[in-house]
Amino acid sequence: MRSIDRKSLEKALETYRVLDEDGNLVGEEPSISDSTLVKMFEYMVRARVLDEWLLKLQRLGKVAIHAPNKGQEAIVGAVMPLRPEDWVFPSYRDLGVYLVRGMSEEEILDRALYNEDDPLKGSDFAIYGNRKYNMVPTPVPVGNQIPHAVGVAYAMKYRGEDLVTMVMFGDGATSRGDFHAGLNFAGVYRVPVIFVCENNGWAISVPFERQTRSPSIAFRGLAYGVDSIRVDGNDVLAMYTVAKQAIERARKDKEPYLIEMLTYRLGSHTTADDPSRYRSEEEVREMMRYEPLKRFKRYLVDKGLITESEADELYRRYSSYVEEAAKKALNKSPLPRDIFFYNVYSTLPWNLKMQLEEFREAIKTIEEFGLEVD
Ligand SMILES: Cc1ncc(C[n+]2csc(CCOP(=O)(O)OP(=O)(O)O)c2C)c(N)n1
Ligand SMILES: [Mg+2]
Repeated sequence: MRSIDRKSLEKALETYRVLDEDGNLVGEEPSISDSTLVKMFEYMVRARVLDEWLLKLQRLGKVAIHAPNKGQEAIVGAVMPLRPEDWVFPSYRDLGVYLVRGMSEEEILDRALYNEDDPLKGSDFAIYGNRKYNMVPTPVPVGNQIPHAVGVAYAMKYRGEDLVTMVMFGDGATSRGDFHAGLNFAGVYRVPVIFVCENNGWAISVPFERQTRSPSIAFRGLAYGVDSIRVDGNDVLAMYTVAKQAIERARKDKEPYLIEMLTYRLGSHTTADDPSRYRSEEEVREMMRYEPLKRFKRYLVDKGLITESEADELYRRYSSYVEEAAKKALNKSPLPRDIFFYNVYSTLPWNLKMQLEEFREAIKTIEEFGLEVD
């Protein structure tokens, strides 16, 4: 029988931090090279800028829907220690993850705008992935990616490969059976998977307190025999340190690990959501104090790795870069209107053929009435 010692319990109930909200060192400083630290900050800035542009493009009616990332950029710390051959199963609010895995702003914009270069050919909205980066697109049913990541990691272990998987999901996903099945399987079979629960306090309008009466998500991980830690998820140094150890251990000892990333969604759930109906503006203002970019910038400035004006310049440079990339992506041809009939079956089955005919007829009728089809 596996026992749980006091130290494990403390890790699951307390919050591990390296930096406080003002960027002061309050924990053990990890040894990370200067160039990696600067790179980490760049990824966070790129994620913030791209998020702002996707929001703007949605408001302009060009992007159908976007899930704002603002406040959750420290997730980049969790993925940076992975190898390119490891597999990642991200959530739909993970621009930083896509960038670290190697996706470019251009590719993300092509996807968001469903143009001719969209790698996923118009399939579903607001999800990103590409086998080029060993990154699986997020399924729309919340949390389905959890057992997928466990299964893939189990296969890696079975084949004797020294690879791991990492899966991101929200606090809301921990109420799905998939979370429990995934954790139990990983615990029993000692699967090299790292679970990263981005606990941002809300599952659309449901606050964390109504999700579970457990004291923390990490505490729930322990119950499945998975070593678990609660981390200040707005502290990128804490995220990097914990993830690096978890990844190395999973690779070597074939042990799963759960990281509960305590963070906060500063924007709306998606662009189709109005958060003023369920949370106060004061709450958001208060949480702005803890946002991850500001505190990490302060740390880098204090360390002499960047100046305030260099940081501002970085933000401006990426903003103009993404503006240009967005213009180019908008000028590309759209995907054909009937694209959703393709890319699933190699030959269309009879019922889809019938639906395709009906779809074409409907478009023809609309056009005969002189209406625009968009
Ligand atoms: C199985 C399932 N139920 C409901 C939904 C609708 N839905 C989409 S996102 C979401 C909230 C998820 O919250 P959380 O897991 O905390 O992730 P966050 O959006 O906060 O990042 C819900 C209920 C869904 N997509 N799938
Ligand atoms: Mg949430």
